[in-house]
Amino acid sequence: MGERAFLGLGTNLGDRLANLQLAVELLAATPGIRFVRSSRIYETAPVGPPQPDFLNAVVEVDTDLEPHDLLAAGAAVERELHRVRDVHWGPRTIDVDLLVFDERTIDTPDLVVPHPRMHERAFVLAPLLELEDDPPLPGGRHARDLPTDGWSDDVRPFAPPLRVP
Ligand code: GSY
Repeated sequence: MGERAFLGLGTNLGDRLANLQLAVELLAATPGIRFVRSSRIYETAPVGPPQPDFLNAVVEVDTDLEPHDLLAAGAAVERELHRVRDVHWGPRTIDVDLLVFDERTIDTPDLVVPHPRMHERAFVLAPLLELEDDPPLPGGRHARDLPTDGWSDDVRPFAPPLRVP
Protein backbone atom coordinates (compact mmCIF):
# COMPACT_ATOMS: atom_id res chain seq x y z
CA MET A 1 0.00 0.00 0.00
CA GLY A 2 1.40 3.34 -1.04
CA GLU A 3 0.03 6.83 -0.68
CA ARG A 4 -3.35 8.04 -1.85
CA ALA A 5 -3.54 10.80 -4.44
CA PHE A 6 -6.30 12.47 -6.43
CA LEU A 7 -5.81 13.56 -10.04
CA GLY A 8 -8.10 15.87 -11.99
CA LEU A 9 -8.69 15.07 -15.66
CA GLY A 10 -10.12 17.52 -18.19
CA THR A 11 -10.62 17.41 -21.94
CA ASN A 12 -12.45 19.51 -24.52
CA LEU A 13 -10.98 18.47 -27.87
CA GLY A 14 -11.75 15.51 -30.09
CA ASP A 15 -13.45 12.42 -28.69
CA ARG A 16 -13.59 13.57 -25.08
CA LEU A 17 -14.79 10.30 -23.56
CA ALA A 18 -12.10 8.37 -25.42
CA ASN A 19 -9.48 10.86 -24.19
CA LEU A 20 -10.51 10.32 -20.56
CA GLN A 21 -10.57 6.55 -20.98
CA LEU A 22 -7.13 6.45 -22.58
CA ALA A 23 -5.75 8.75 -19.88
CA VAL A 24 -6.85 6.47 -17.02
CA GLU A 25 -5.57 3.39 -18.83
CA LEU A 26 -2.18 5.03 -19.38
CA LEU A 27 -2.03 6.14 -15.75
CA ALA A 28 -3.00 2.66 -14.53
CA ALA A 29 -0.29 1.12 -16.75
CA THR A 30 2.41 3.33 -15.22
CA PRO A 31 4.69 1.45 -12.80
CA GLY A 32 4.03 2.65 -9.25
CA ILE A 33 0.46 3.84 -9.96
CA ARG A 34 -2.59 1.74 -9.13
CA PHE A 35 -6.00 3.01 -10.22
CA VAL A 36 -8.44 2.89 -7.28
CA ARG A 37 -11.63 4.54 -8.54
CA SER A 38 -13.08 7.41 -10.52
CA SER A 39 -15.80 9.95 -9.97
CA ARG A 40 -18.59 10.22 -12.49
CA ILE A 41 -17.77 12.20 -15.61
CA TYR A 42 -19.15 15.75 -15.66
CA GLU A 43 -19.71 18.09 -18.57
CA THR A 44 -18.55 21.51 -17.44
CA ALA A 45 -18.64 25.09 -18.66
CA PRO A 46 -15.15 26.33 -19.60
CA VAL A 47 -13.22 28.45 -17.11
CA GLY A 48 -11.08 30.82 -19.17
CA PRO A 49 -11.57 32.05 -22.73
CA PRO A 50 -14.66 30.97 -24.72
CA GLN A 51 -14.11 27.40 -25.90
CA PRO A 52 -16.01 24.12 -26.06
CA ASP A 53 -17.37 22.55 -22.87
CA PHE A 54 -15.08 20.18 -21.02
CA LEU A 55 -15.54 16.70 -19.68
CA ASN A 56 -13.97 16.47 -16.22
CA ALA A 57 -13.45 13.65 -13.76
CA VAL A 58 -11.31 13.00 -10.69
CA VAL A 59 -9.52 9.72 -10.15
CA GLU A 60 -8.08 8.28 -6.97
CA VAL A 61 -4.79 6.40 -7.26
CA ASP A 62 -2.63 4.48 -4.85
CA THR A 63 1.00 5.25 -5.63
CA ASP A 64 4.56 4.42 -4.62
CA LEU A 65 5.82 7.42 -6.60
CA GLU A 66 7.00 10.64 -5.07
CA PRO A 67 4.74 13.63 -5.85
CA HIS A 68 7.05 15.06 -8.54
CA ASP A 69 7.24 11.66 -10.20
CA LEU A 70 3.46 11.38 -10.17
CA LEU A 71 3.30 14.86 -11.71
CA ALA A 72 5.74 13.70 -14.39
CA ALA A 73 3.59 10.63 -15.06
CA GLY A 74 0.59 12.93 -15.61
CA ALA A 75 2.67 15.07 -17.98
CA ALA A 76 3.68 11.94 -19.91
CA VAL A 77 -0.01 11.07 -20.35
CA GLU A 78 -0.66 14.61 -21.58
CA ARG A 79 2.16 14.28 -24.12
CA GLU A 80 0.89 10.91 -25.23
CA LEU A 81 -2.52 12.38 -25.97
CA HIS A 82 -0.90 15.16 -27.99
CA ARG A 83 -2.00 17.99 -25.86
CA VAL A 84 -2.40 21.21 -27.87
CA ARG A 85 -0.70 24.06 -26.07
CA ASP A 86 -1.15 26.85 -28.63
CA VAL A 87 -3.75 28.85 -26.69
CA HIS A 88 -2.97 29.58 -23.05
CA TRP A 89 -5.91 28.22 -21.03
CA GLY A 90 -7.38 27.14 -24.39
CA PRO A 91 -8.77 23.81 -25.68
CA ARG A 92 -6.83 20.69 -24.76
CA THR A 93 -6.92 16.98 -25.53
CA ILE A 94 -6.25 16.13 -21.90
CA ASP A 95 -5.11 17.95 -18.81
CA VAL A 96 -3.90 15.94 -15.81
CA ASP A 97 -3.66 17.94 -12.57
CA LEU A 98 -2.24 16.62 -9.33
CA LEU A 99 -4.81 17.84 -6.82
CA VAL A 100 -4.06 16.09 -3.55
CA PHE A 101 -1.20 13.85 -2.44
CA ASP A 102 -2.12 12.15 0.81
CA GLU A 103 -2.00 14.72 3.62
CA ARG A 104 1.10 16.35 2.20
CA THR A 105 1.57 20.07 1.62
CA ILE A 106 4.05 20.80 -1.16
CA ASP A 107 5.13 24.24 -2.31
CA THR A 108 7.80 24.11 -5.01
CA PRO A 109 8.15 26.15 -8.21
CA ASP A 110 6.72 23.36 -10.36
CA LEU A 111 4.28 21.72 -7.96
CA VAL A 112 1.92 23.09 -5.33
CA VAL A 113 -0.28 20.62 -3.45
CA PRO A 114 -3.10 20.82 -2.57
CA HIS A 115 -3.66 22.37 -6.00
CA PRO A 116 -3.82 26.13 -5.33
CA ARG A 117 -7.01 26.85 -7.28
CA MET A 118 -8.97 23.66 -6.68
CA HIS A 119 -11.31 25.18 -4.08
CA GLU A 120 -12.46 27.80 -6.65
CA ARG A 121 -13.29 25.29 -9.38
CA ALA A 122 -16.61 23.51 -9.43
CA PHE A 123 -15.26 21.26 -12.21
CA VAL A 124 -12.72 19.92 -9.69
CA LEU A 125 -14.74 20.00 -6.48
CA ALA A 126 -17.94 18.37 -7.72
CA PRO A 127 -16.19 15.16 -8.86
CA LEU A 128 -13.68 15.19 -5.98
CA LEU A 129 -16.42 15.46 -3.34
CA GLU A 130 -18.01 12.30 -4.73
CA LEU A 131 -14.87 10.43 -3.67
CA GLU A 132 -13.89 12.29 -0.51
CA ASP A 133 -16.14 14.30 1.86
CA ASP A 134 -13.44 16.46 3.38
CA PRO A 135 -10.39 16.52 1.07
CA PRO A 136 -7.33 18.60 1.92
CA LEU A 137 -7.85 22.04 0.37
CA PRO A 138 -5.51 25.04 0.05
CA GLY A 139 -5.13 27.12 3.20
CA GLY A 140 -6.70 24.44 5.40
CA ARG A 141 -10.18 25.21 4.02
CA HIS A 142 -13.00 22.70 4.30
CA ALA A 143 -15.38 21.88 1.46
CA ARG A 144 -18.41 22.24 3.75
CA ASP A 145 -17.62 25.97 4.15
CA LEU A 146 -17.36 26.74 0.42
CA PRO A 147 -20.20 28.44 -1.50
CA THR A 148 -21.79 26.06 -3.99
CA ASP A 149 -24.42 28.44 -5.49
CA GLY A 150 -24.77 28.12 -9.25
CA TRP A 151 -22.67 24.95 -9.45
CA SER A 152 -25.40 22.91 -11.05
CA ASP A 153 -25.47 25.23 -14.10
CA ASP A 154 -21.75 24.83 -14.76
CA VAL A 155 -21.22 21.18 -13.79
CA ARG A 156 -23.60 18.54 -15.12
CA PRO A 157 -23.29 14.75 -14.61
CA PHE A 158 -22.58 13.27 -18.06
CA ALA A 159 -21.44 9.63 -17.78
CA PRO A 160 -20.72 6.94 -15.18
CA PRO A 161 -17.29 6.61 -13.52
CA LEU A 162 -14.28 5.64 -15.61
CA ARG A 163 -13.16 2.04 -15.28
CA VAL A 164 -9.91 0.32 -16.02
CA PRO A 165 -10.45 -3.07 -17.68
O1 GSY B 1 -7.28 23.15 -15.47
C1 GSY B 1 -7.79 22.26 -16.34
C2 GSY B 1 -8.09 22.81 -17.69
N1 GSY B 1 -9.23 23.72 -17.71
C3 GSY B 1 -10.52 23.43 -17.52
C4 GSY B 1 -11.22 22.24 -17.23
O2 GSY B 1 -10.65 21.14 -17.07
N2 GSY B 1 -12.59 22.34 -17.09
C5 GSY B 1 -13.26 23.52 -17.24
N3 GSY B 1 -14.56 23.52 -17.10
N4 GSY B 1 -12.60 24.67 -17.52
C6 GSY B 1 -11.26 24.62 -17.65
N5 GSY B 1 -10.40 25.61 -17.92
C7 GSY B 1 -9.19 25.05 -17.94
S1 GSY B 1 -7.74 25.93 -18.24
